[in-house]
This record gives sequence, structure tokens and C-alpha cells, in this order.
Amino acid sequence: MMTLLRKIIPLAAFLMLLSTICMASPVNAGNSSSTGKPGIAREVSRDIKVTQVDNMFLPNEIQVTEGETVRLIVINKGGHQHEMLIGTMEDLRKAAKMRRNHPDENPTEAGMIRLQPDEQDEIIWTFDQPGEVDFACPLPGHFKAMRGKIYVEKK
Ligand SMILES: [Cu+2]
Repeated sequence: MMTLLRKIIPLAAFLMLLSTICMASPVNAGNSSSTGKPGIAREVSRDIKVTQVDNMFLPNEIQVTEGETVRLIVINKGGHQHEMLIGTMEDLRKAAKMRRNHPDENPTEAGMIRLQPDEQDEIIWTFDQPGEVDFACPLPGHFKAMRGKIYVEKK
């Protein structure tokens, strides 16, 4: 009996420690204003077409439902290169600053697309929490005007 307890107690302590570490992990920290995450194609519930012109998104307001995965089909009908990036306003500002200060660096944000005139691409995105999610073209000279909002309705 004592031998068994001697085995179980350290195991239980280890599991408790493990769960504490998982709960405190930075991946889950401060996630109350989630902007969603890249989604997978077989979970897409609908396509939403977004057109880029110089310098705005049409439409610039999109409605989705909590938990929904959508395919954003983005086409650049402008005469200049444009991007579409989804994030918090803070993320977008950071991206815009990076584009301004390091124009030669390749952006690495999840779900970002960069389109030349007449190019089309898509972002598959899952909106996992209700609220408002921002998107923008973070390129220099575009960022102030070229913005939009995705309203994630509570299910
Ligand atoms: Cu742009």
C-alpha cells in the first residue's frame, strides 16, 4: 500500500504542476479580445468577397457569427499594391510601423495577403469570439484610410 502511495503522490503533484504551467502559458494569456485565427478550408461556411481600390476596402464592414469560419476572397482592383491584414488595432499599427521603417523586410503576420493590381487571393479565418475585429492595408500612405471592421455576433 505504501509503495503504491509513494508512486501516486509524486504523479499527482506532477500533474497539478503541469496543469498550472499550461494555464499560465503565454499562449492563453490576455486572450480576452481574440481576433480569431487562420481557419481550415473544410470548415468554411461561406465566401465573402472584398474588393480593394485605391485606397479603401469594399465593403469595409463585414458581419460574421461567433465560431464561424469564412473565406475572404480579396481582389485588388486598384492601381497599386495592397495588403489585407486582420488583427487588433494595436497589431495593425505595429504592422504599419514595420512597413514604414523596414520596407524591404518580408511581413510574416498570420493570414496577411499582399496583392498586385488585378491579383486575387484568399484568407480563411475562424472568428472564435464575439466582438469587433479590425482589418487594414498597413502599407505606408494607405493605413489611415484603408481600414475596415468585422463584427462578430454572439451565437
Ligand atoms: Cu493599400
